[in-house]
Amino acid sequence: MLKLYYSPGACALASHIAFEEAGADYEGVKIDLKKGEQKTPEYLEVNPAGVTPALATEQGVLTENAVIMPWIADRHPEKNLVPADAFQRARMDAFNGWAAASLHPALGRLMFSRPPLEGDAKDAALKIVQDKLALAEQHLLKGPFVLGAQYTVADGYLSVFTRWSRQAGILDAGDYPKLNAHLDEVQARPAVQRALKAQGIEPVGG
Ligand SMILES: N[C@@H](CCC(=O)N[C@@H](CS)C(=O)NCC(=O)O)C(=O)O
Repeated sequence: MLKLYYSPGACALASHIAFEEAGADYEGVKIDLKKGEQKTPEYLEVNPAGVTPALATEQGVLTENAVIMPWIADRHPEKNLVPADAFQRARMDAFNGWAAASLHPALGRLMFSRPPLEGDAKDAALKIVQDKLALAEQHLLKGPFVLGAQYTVADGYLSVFTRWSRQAGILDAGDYPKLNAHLDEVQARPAVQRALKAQGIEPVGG
């Protein structure tokens, strides 16, 4: 059986959502980041990078949300979680690449730096996040979903970061109306609610 290693509320929630949307058969394995379980010898054997998510498959381990999500979607084509059209698929991959390489690190630096950022460093990190959220609001999110009419795995991925932003009090409704509406719509999906429940966490209200 597929084993999805995740940490509640962390970025692996995107892969968890994809598994629930796909109706896939899998076992979730919780890794507590606060307890440092991602650095135990047992977990480092699964993913030497010491981060979640990781997915143990019959062929070996896959890492990276941007890889795991489309992989599980491809195994359940009837759920239409990735575009059939090659150009739209490339657009989705581009969005997921941006989320992984640009939005996630910027938010991670602002929210999870240890010791926490303060003063000018915090202001600068916040400005970088705000610029990325504005890019998503004004250009990348076509609406209602990332690619337009079709819900894809990119939507679950985006929702993880807007969820964090809302939790941090920086997803201002006036500045980011589309991102707020998108997060509400994604959180209302039954599959997303199942993923949240499986992780023992709640939707974040606006
Ligand atoms: N680009 C990776 C990022 C993975 C990642 O950084 N995961 C974080 C949680 S959001 C983690 O496990 N951090 C633990 C640590 O750095 O010790 C992906 O999308 O899978």
